[in-house]
Formats: sequence, structure tokens, C-alpha cells
Amino acid sequence: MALVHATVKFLLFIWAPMVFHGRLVASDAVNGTCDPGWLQFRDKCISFSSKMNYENALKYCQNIKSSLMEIDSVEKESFVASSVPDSSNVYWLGLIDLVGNDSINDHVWVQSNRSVIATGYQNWGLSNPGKASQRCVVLRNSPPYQWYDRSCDDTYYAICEKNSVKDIVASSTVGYPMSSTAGRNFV
Ligand SMILES: [Ca+2]
Repeated sequence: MALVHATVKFLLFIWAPMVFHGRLVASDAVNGTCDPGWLQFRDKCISFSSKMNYENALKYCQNIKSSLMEIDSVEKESFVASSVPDSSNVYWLGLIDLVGNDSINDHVWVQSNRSVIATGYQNWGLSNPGKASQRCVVLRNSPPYQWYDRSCDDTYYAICEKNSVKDIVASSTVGYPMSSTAGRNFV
């Protein structure tokens, strides 16, 4: 019995770090990683700017290899809402009214060129979008956080996002050594 116990203990000692390591690698392969200073939500990296008008917000995000935020799920919106530097501030989203008539159909996400209908998620504030002259859209904690149309000349904070970096080497090692013969031979 003592020998069995010792063997089990030895195997646990050897395998535990491998299992842990395996999960870490698998998680990174799915969601990737973000540069320092960027927040991570699933496979997206998120950053906030200083105050600027809409045109400059678009340029600001482009200059740091990103795009103005697209919100296509309540989970993503909840993450952003809980991550903003100041909940009393107002934040530009990457959503614009292409036509300028307040029709929901004409609101398009600049990052993906998808209409707000196509993404299947909307969270407009009461009576919004409500002014044809206001063709840009913000996320504002009214509360709760909802979407409001605003003049593109106004100055608010941009939310930029970009895809995470996925490590090709890490991806290729998923499953090792848990399912590999080499791993068993090693033990
Ligand atoms: Ca409008």
C-alpha cells in the first residue's frame, strides 16, 4: 500500500503543474493577450482616450491600431460600463447615423460596417435616437448605461478596441502533454 501511495503522490506531483499549465495555454490560445495598459474582454483589448470630438476620436483609435468600440452584447456592455475611468463621463461609441434621419436601420457600427439591427443588440435611452442633427452615438450612465445620439462636434471620451494578440506557438501546444503519448512516457 505504501508503494501505491507513493506512486499516486508522485504522479500527482508530476501532473498537477502540467494540468495547470495546459489550461493556461488553452485560455491564452482562445482569448489571446493585450498590451500593457489595455483592458481585456474575451478576445478584445480596450482603451479609453481623453476628451475629443467624434472625428478626432475615430483618428485617435486608428492611430493606436484600433477602432471605436462596437457593442454587440449585454455582456460586453456590462464589462465596458464597469471599466470606464469615470461613470459620470460620457463616451463615444463607434456607432453613427449614416443618413441623419434617426432611423434605427441607418445606424451602422464603423468598425464592422454592420447595422445595429444586424448585431442583434441595442440599448437606446428613452426617446433616442431623437435628433436628426445628432448623428453620433455615446454611451452614458443616465443611469443605467444606455445609448444617446449627440452632435459629432461635441467632445467626449473615446473607447477604442482592437483584437487581442494570439500566440501561434501557444496555440500549437494546446493539449500537450495531457493527451500526448510523449507526456505519458515522460511520467
Ligand atoms: Ca440622431
